[in-house]
Amino acid sequence: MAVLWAVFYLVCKKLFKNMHEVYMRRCLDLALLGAGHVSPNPMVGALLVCEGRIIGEGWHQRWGGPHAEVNCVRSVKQEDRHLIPLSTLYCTLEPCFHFGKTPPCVDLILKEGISKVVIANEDPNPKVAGQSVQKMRAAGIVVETGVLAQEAAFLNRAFFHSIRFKKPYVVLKWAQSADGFLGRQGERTAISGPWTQRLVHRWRSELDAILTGTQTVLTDNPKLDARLYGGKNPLRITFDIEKKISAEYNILDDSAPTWIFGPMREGSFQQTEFIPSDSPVSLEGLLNRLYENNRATLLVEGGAQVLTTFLDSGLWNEIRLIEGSGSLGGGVKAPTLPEGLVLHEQFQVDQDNIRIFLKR
Ligand code: AOF
Ligand code: ZN
Repeated sequence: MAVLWAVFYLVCKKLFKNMHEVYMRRCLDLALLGAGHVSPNPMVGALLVCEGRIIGEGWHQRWGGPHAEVNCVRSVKQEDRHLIPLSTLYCTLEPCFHFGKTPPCVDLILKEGISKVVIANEDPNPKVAGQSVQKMRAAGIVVETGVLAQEAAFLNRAFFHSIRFKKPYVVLKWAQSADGFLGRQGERTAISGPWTQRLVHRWRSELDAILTGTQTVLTDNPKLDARLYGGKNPLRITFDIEKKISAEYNILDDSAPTWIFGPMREGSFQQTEFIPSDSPVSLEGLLNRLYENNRATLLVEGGAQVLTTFLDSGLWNEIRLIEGSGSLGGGVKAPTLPEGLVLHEQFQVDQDNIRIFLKR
């Protein structure tokens, strides 16, 4: 009999763990809906579950707006409100403890009388850092942490990195031909197809800032926006120490927030800032400036010189490498991939092969 009970107990334990993961996965999907809208805040999703029924869902939708838990509680129908104290709250991040742009979520949880809370990650923000877990436990709430912690930490890798190192998370991106060239010398060269272009614009909309070197601006005249995907445009950044970029170039069209490291220009600019700077511009200084201006992520889109400078400095976190199917037979050589990369993901978009590498 004892053996039967033990088996029953173990099966229940496993099932519960799995159910926690099922609900947390839904929370992660909800959190992801905030991508490109909440940075430098984390993407957060929350769920209220009562006896196997989801009675509320919410996510942090925009920077400065209500947090996931608030939206989740607000989403509960009037006729289900009495079930809130009997429910489990699932949340991808420890609820906040502090008065920021919104009041503390932990107080909302206490006020609503929620009896059980399941969390993926502790909030590394020093204003929270485990204090909400403590406060809830002290109030008698059952708190479980670490459910799908790895997945949640990966989703918010930029938030975790920027809080820990006080620097933005840097993504290097380039497209190279099948024989390893970025393009023909001094000539705009198509490497990837139109569907990959859309994906790149999605990345742009999800990241806070985008940097490209002077030579790429002069050769490609990029707009550096997210027009093929929609959503918000990143802050555009380039270097123009020698004033080589003339006024007709897209980057000087004042259509999006832009930083130009170089001397002031004539003209009335509303969104374009000129930042007097030495040559070469210090990458540390650039990253510090981004962090101080609430930018948690930077996408570096070439060219060869800028990418190599970042690679050599070690000031990068992720590489997104697009490989086209055609060969060029010559031109500007693509950077060499550094040693010790971890291949996180690999997929095909039409004719292009895309690999996402993380630093070990
Ligand atoms: C939560 N739920 O959905 C999010 C949290 O400036 P505020 O008031 O928006 O606070 C931002 C901080 O709150 C952020 O740095 C992180 O520590 C936490 N984010 N917390 O309870 C959420 N987005
Ligand atoms: Zn909160």
